[in-house]
Formats: sequence, C-alpha cells, structure tokens
Amino acid sequence: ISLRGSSVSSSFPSTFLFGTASSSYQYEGAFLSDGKGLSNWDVFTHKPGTIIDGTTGDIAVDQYHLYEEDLNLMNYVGVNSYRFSISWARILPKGRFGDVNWAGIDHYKNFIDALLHRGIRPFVTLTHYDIPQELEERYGAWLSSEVQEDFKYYADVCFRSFGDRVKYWTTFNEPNVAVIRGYRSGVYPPSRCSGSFGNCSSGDSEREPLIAAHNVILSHAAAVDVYRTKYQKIQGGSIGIVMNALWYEPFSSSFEDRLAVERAISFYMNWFLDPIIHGKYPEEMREILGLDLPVFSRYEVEKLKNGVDFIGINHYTSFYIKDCIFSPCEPGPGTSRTEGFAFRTAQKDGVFIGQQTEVDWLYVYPQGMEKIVMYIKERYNNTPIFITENGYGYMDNPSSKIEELLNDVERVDYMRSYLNALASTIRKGADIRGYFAWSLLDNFEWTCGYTVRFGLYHVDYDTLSRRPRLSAVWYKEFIANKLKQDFNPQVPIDMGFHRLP
Ligand code: GBH
Repeated sequence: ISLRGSSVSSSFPSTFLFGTASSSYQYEGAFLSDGKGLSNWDVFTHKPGTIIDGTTGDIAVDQYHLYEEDLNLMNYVGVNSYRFSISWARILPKGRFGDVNWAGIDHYKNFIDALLHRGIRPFVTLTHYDIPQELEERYGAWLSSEVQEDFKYYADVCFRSFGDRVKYWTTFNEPNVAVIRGYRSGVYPPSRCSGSFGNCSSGDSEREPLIAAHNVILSHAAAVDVYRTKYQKIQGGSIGIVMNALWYEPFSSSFEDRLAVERAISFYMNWFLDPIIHGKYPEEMREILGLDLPVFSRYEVEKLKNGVDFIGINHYTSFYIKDCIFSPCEPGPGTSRTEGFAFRTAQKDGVFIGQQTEVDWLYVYPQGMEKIVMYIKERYNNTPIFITENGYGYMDNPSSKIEELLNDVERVDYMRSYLNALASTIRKGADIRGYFAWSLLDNFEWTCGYTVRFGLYHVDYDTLSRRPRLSAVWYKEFIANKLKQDFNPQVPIDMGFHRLP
C-alpha cells in the first residue's frame, strides 16, 4: 500500500506517471450548473478590480462539459495520468452544513470512469485553492479550527465515492501559496492583510498566515487519518500533499547568505512539510517567530504521525537569497520576520539567475529542479516524490498569428531541460514517481485571468477550440520514447529533442 521502499530502478516504464495537471476553478467553468454551490473564488472574481483583465472562471475552458474532447487530446499526447482537482463546492455546496450534491458526485464518477476507460490514471487533489464560500461566511474558513471538521467530512465523502477508482490522492495544492496570498499579501481570497504587506482593510499579516497554515496542516492530518483508518487497506491507494517549491541560490557564498537560504526554504516549504513528516515546525521558524507560532497539542502530534505516502512538488523557478539579519535590508520581497528575513531577488549584478520569460516570476533555471529534489530527498528521508506541476507561460498576444502562437519553442526547451535535470536526480537515487506538465490547456491563471497561457494546447476563448502547440507534439514524442525504454539508473537517459513527425 505504502509507496515507500520499492526501488526506482524496478519499473520506470510501467509505474512512472507522465501527465498534465489542472484544477477545478481554472478549468471546469459550469460555476452554477447542476447544484454546485458558490466557492470563495466565484465570489472573489465577481468583485470588480480583483482580476487584471476583469474576467472570471465562470466558463473557463468549460472542461465540465467538454471533457470527452480533452480526453482525446490526452490520448493523443499519450499521458498515462491526469492531475485534476475536485471542486469542494460542487460536492458539498454548503460544506458539512448541507446535503451532498449527487449531481456533482455523478459528474466526477463519469469523468473518472472516462479517464480509466482510456487508460489514464486519475491523480486527484481535494482542494486547489477553491473552497465553499459557506465556510468563509460561517466561521472564517482557515482561521477557525472548525474547518478541520469540514475538510475531514469532505475528504471522507470523496474517498467513499471515488476511492475504488482513484489511487493517488493529495489533500491540498500549494497551501503555502494559498495562505500567503490569502492572509499575508491579500491578493487571493479571503483578501486579508495588514501593514506594509498589502492593501487590505482587515487582517493581520504577521499572525493570520500562521493560524491558517496550522489549520491546513491539521486538516491534512485529519483527512489522512480517515483514509488510513477507513479506506486505504481496502482501496489500496496512496495520499500526499502538494507544495509550491522554489529553489534558492545564496546571493554570495557567505555563511550568512547560506543560512538565509535555509530560512527561505523553511519559511516557505518546510513550514508545512516538517510538521506533516517530522511532527514539528522548522527550528528557524520556532526561533524567530516564538510565541506567534501555534503549537501542536500532544493529541495533535499523534495525528500528525500519519504523515504522507508521497510529497508532491510544484516547481517552476529559482531566486537568489540575501541575508537580512546580520546586515539589515530595505523592506522588499522576503525581508519580513514572517518570511525569515531573507531578501528574494532574481538578479545579481544586473544578471538574471536564468533566462527571463514573459511571466514576471518565471526564470529558466533547470539546476533548481535537481537541487530542490535532492534537498527534499535528504530532509524527508527519501519519501517518494511526484513533480505535480512544472511548466512555462507566455503572455497573451492577440496580435500574433496563430502559427506563431503554436510554435512554443521556448516551452519545449524549458520542459526538456527540466526533465533532464529530473532524470539526473533519479540517477542519483531520488525516488521520483511521476511528472505532470502544467498544463494541458491554456486556462484561467488566477489574478492574471486569461492573460497568461501555460497550455500545451492553445485555447481560443471565443470558440473554446483547442489547438496543439509544438510542445504537445514534443511531449507526446518524449513520453512515447520514455515509456518504451527499460529504465536503468546506471545508464544516462537520452532526454534529447525527438524529431517531430
Ligand atoms: C501554480 O502556482 C498553481 O498551482 C497553478 O494553479 C498555476 O496555474 C500555476 O502555478 C502557474 O502559475 O513571485 O515570489 O510569488 C501558482 C502560484 C506563482 C506561486 C509564482 C509562486 C513565484 C514566487 N505561484 N510564485 S513569487
């Protein structure tokens, strides 16, 4: 049952998952169909001024209705897995305070059956940022310990309804991003922040992210407990959590900057993974945050022992980190106490850490993939890892000709170099179980609306028609070649460009 222990060399071709990733709010649309309740993102995007192009995910790419077509695309690319999330508000429109929406259950049952029918394994996230708005209104969602009861109930419904067919579960997508943006900078719902962090009327950027994270961690533990005690033995699946993981290089080789790199990683990623895997918050966080950091009761520490079967990592890019404890910094990204006094920048002496892209936070630094994976392997005792997202974005450019829009050579270069770096970690003994490209289709990119395009397929938002980019064809060739090869960790894998048909 547990994924732990079996060796990487055994069966790369048959068990390695190659897929694409997506999420309910970014893909489904159908925001009021068949009894779905309102989510926090439905409410947020309908407020003027929240999304840069004024759009919403009301329709998105309408995968709710068009999934048969998307399954054809997946079969064309040849993926053996699809990562998607369930919309909590579609299953439980009022959380645990109302009925189960059977039409929502039916929808996902049909979708999952259709995936399996085509030999594509579902890799399911319970929460990818979107939650029933009801939970916000009743008790302030992640700020209240009540949310643990709701998440546990929701997870139970999902395991019971879909667990006979779903063998890969993750509780949360990037809870670090969700709580930082929801409660520190306030740019995601519930838009809470204070002080120099953002521009909100209510909230406490110093403390609320810590409280929200604490409730996320305990909600995760509660869901894993339900899975372990009621379902895992019978259903035989596995369960994990997905973190956004950046890699950081020290700004200089000084001891201070190298310590600051450790703090940056701890205050961003280990913040959640340490409690879940080691039962306590990272040392650096306890030292710096003191009494502001919530504590786990003895009973809670027991629950945390359920841990995870695997770690999911969304990795896209890397930054430099400069220490702000020994030599104080001007206020800027990462410099606050709640971020570990570690200034984050993409530039050193006017040179970027890697090739710049059209997306302001994305730099091409494939070494970061290798380094973050090896870091996680060491810190978490070789827990199996899935790369649950990795991808390259372009800014929407309505004046470009379609041929240009489909010729995403930079994305192909990016994917090739990051997959190469990943292969190198496997040769060094990292237990990598799968890779999911973000994303199959262009989709709703949160506060950037439809202005940023991450798809292997281009979406025309007037007609919703999907067209393959070069990267779709390249990934198809890549997968076809990998899945044919017997994997031998001693022999370097040829991750070179495969000539297009
Ligand atoms: C993922 O994270 C999401 O899971 C997915 O839904 C989304 O569509 C995809 O990436 C592509 O963006 O500039 O300091 O904030 C998205 C959120 C954005 C969080 C970039 C980390 C980089 C560091 N990520 N951000 S910073």
